[in-house]
Amino acid sequence: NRHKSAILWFTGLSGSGKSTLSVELEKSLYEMGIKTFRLDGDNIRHGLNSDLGFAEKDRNENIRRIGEVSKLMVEAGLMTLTAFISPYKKDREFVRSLMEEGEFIEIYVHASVEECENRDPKGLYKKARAGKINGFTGIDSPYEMPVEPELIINTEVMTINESVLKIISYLKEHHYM
Ligand code: GGZ
Repeated sequence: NRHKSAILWFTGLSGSGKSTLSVELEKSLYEMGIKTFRLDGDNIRHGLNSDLGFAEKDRNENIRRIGEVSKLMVEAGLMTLTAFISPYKKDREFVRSLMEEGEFIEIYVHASVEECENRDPKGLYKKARAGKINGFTGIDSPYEMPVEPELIINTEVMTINESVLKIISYLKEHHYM
């Protein structure tokens, strides 16, 4: 199955739904015969970037490396899905600048801090509120919203299925597949 490869760059708060969405989108793309590769905290922060923490400089470097690796994946012909908070606009714009026009699809996965804190799937917001984690995004570390993302997915109002379909529609309309 032919496709034009690109990075599908999911950005948003912890608990906004980036990982879930990227996993579900990857399943759909697989069923359509599209070759994908997915990068997330599990395969990056424990390996390639295990030397990095969550200070601003470390997050900058985290995203820089992920961008460079993703660029290689796109060169290998893969639809590359990344799920990182990537809170700083200049880091995301750096990755965009590495890519050709149309090869960086920024997907803002939106849910309010309040909603993410209610979901708190890993109990991290609770820890941050208790002062057990310092510099937690949305609590005492910034999240800079994308200004002109290719797509916005509001996970407070859309189901996972609807969100996946919205992304696939975008890819079809823009002739990625
Ligand atoms: C934000 C943190 C922090 C701090 C640990 N701030 O919900 P999670 O657990 O699975 O996703 C979060 C993940 C964020 O890593 P990223 O590589 O995506 O961050 S960034 O793009 O900003 O470099 C969360 C966990 O790591 N986590 N400490 N202080 N999230």
